Amino acid sequence: MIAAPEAVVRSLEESIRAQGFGLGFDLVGITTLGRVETAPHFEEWLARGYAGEMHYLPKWADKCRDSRLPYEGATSAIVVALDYGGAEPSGPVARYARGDDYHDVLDAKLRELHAWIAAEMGREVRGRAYVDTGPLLERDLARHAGLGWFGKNTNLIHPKLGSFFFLGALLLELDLAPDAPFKSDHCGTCTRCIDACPTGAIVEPRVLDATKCISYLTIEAKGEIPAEFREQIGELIYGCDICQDVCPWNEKFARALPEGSPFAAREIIAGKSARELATEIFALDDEGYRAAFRNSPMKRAKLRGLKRNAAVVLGNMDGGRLRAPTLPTRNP
Ligand code: B12
Ligand code: SF4
Ligand code: SF4
Repeated sequence: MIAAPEAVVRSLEESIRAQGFGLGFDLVGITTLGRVETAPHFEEWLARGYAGEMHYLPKWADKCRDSRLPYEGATSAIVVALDYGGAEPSGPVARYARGDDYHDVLDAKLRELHAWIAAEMGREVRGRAYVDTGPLLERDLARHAGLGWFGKNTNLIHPKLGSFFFLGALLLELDLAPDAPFKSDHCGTCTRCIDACPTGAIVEPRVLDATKCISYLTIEAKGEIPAEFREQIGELIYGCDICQDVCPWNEKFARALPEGSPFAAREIIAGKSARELATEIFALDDEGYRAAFRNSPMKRAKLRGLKRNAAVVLGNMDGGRLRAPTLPTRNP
């Protein structure tokens, strides 16, 4: 008699992971919600004034202490990472911001995952997707779900993916078996990111003074860029990837974007030098801006902020050559 093949029985957690990978996520982890170990670091960071004008962050503080607070009744989180192409060439716009808005891309995939779980359970499962959209310390949650360690540049790093990925979380009113938290630290004695930061924004390992960070200065800060930072901004029009570019984990594991990725550079950015892009931005009117940056995360700085940044970059140029110190780049 021939034995019938054994049915493959998957746990719900395994099925969720498989479904997450099927939706295109690069990492999927599960964690139980509760007290947030690193909340005291967040509070200390706020107390030192490192959040600058990001006034939404102090408002998060109370709920950040316990990850059960943002969504009442939730007990578990599925935490995901989506790669945004760290092996793409360096350029005047940080890689994460060249294509479509990651909030929308991750949110749509997390909602699909949520709907799939409800269908699988045969009942409604209360929950909500978060992608920078609420009082959650996402790197902390991701480390807890086993997705990586806190690098000295403060980014979460995975030992086989590097750090050029977005994070998102689905908080659910559903008990799931958690993955093991990521315990080890693979930075060792390396200090490349701290040494390479043009503005000295990484004031201690794993502590970033956002008010000095080029990402903050070109995206979040609303007023003038303080004169002391203008030259260090060099040719960066929006965001900054330097402390990730120099990281050995990215040198080894950063990936190119797959064909058709929503994060591929849009027309106004693709292949443009800093001078070309800054000049184009400078010439945009409201209508041109809306057309060029539809669904772009760069709309966060508004046209006014983009023109301010373009002016700083053009000011850093002298006869077509950059006056500022040469910034480390990869894949030039
Ligand atoms: C505010 C913010 C910023 C600010 C401040 C960044 C910062 N490092 O604090 C600015 C505008 C500068 C910024 C820049 C960038 N950001 Co941002 N940002 C956020 C946001 C909304 C909150 C981060 C936060 O809470 N900061 C406060 C500090 C205290 O928290 P933290 O740096 O995460 O530190 C935690 C741990 O490191 C630990 N910790 C802190 N100190 C210490 C000390 C020790 C000894 C130890 C053990 C632990 C420890 O505790 C902290 C709290 O959990 C998150 C989304 C979210 N909701 O979490 C995205 C997020 C962190 N950003 C992201 C990205 C992609 C970027 C940029 C790469 C974009 C760019 N290219 O310009 C840069 C990277 C700059 C950098 N080196 O961090 C991703 C990071 C993904 C990843 N792999 O880590 C996130 C998660 C958004 C997302 N959903 O994908 N960002
Ligand atoms: S993103 Fe740029 S400015 Fe900010 S800490 Fe990293 S290297 Fe420094
Ligand atoms: S550059 Fe070095 S110290 Fe900085 S995050 Fe990467 S491994 Fe850690």
